[in-house]
Amino acid sequence: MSDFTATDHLMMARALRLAERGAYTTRPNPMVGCVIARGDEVVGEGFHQRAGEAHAEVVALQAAGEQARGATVYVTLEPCAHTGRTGPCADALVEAGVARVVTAMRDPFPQVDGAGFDRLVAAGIDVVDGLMETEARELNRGYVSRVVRGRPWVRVKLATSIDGRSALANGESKWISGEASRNDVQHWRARAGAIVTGAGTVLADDPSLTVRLDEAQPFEPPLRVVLDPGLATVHRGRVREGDAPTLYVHAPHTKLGRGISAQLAVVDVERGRFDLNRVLKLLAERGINEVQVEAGATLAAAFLDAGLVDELLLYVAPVLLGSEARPLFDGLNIEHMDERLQMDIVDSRQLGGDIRLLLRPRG
Ligand code: AOF
Ligand code: ZN
Repeated sequence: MSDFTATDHLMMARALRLAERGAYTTRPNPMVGCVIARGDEVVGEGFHQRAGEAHAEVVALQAAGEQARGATVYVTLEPCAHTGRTGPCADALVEAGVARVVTAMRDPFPQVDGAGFDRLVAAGIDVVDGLMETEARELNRGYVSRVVRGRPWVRVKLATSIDGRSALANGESKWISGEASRNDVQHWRARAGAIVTGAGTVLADDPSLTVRLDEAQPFEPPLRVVLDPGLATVHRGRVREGDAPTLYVHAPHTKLGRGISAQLAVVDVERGRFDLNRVLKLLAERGINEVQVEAGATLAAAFLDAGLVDELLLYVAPVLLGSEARPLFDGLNIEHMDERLQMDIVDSRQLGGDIRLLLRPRG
């Protein structure tokens, strides 16, 4: 039943791997990879590295030169039809005289959304969409979320003991997970557009929330976002230091002290708590595709309670913190079994002495 050959699969897998190389830099743009082939032979390839720079197809076309004529193009996203920071890729493919374009998924961006396909088809190019679509959507889940739902994809990162505790009663939470886990977190931070925390975490842990990768890899520093209704932490904390921007979200009518140099944004509060939907909308408007929440048990529970968690990145360390310690989620009230929150484990692996789980809400 498949329209696709084994070569098609190999080429698209290669294009997806290329696309992923932009994971730390393309924001707010999607990651896109492109391979141009004549039969089994790759004649050009490329990926989109940074917003404002050449799109994947253009990079690949340049590499292929005249060899592109009559070739098959594999691209992980529908070629664009609009003039944004660069010209339409669909036109570039038509001009290059390619014979066939195989894509993984349609681009939901309103100015594209099928218009790229239409241009290619109108020019007599054989167009087939949907090869490895699941993988392509997974790769760009942040971009798709922002464009389609108007909010970023939300990942909540937590470290837990095996007895489900995230911090001691005094708030101390450092060194629950091991070094391998802590290094791993850096890669997840690097692909996020924003790292969200709460004032409580700034006061208790004083995290810097910057990206520190072990290899020399280029990345765009994610925006650090502190949810701080009364701006209690705006003058303190390592979250203000380093090379990454910081945004403080505060409640309406907060008295702004003098000399605040940080970026500020106002979001409504209800019974002392932020409307998290509004927070996410604000971040989407700033072009944030993926949010990583790195906060305490209360904020983590608030995101879950509001149904806003798309995935939970959980580092489980083989330690016990005892029954006085703080729970992983604080303020999540479940009375009946049928209200239980069910999740699926989409990935699990051992990192040093810990286990990392990636979980998503079921259904
Ligand atoms: C493609 N190939 O490699 C990328 C695409 O402002 P611009 O010019 O960078 O355009 C950004 C939009 O272009 C983005 O929202 C998405 O619709 C598309 N991205 N399209 O054919 C690419 N990066
Ligand atoms: Zn394009």
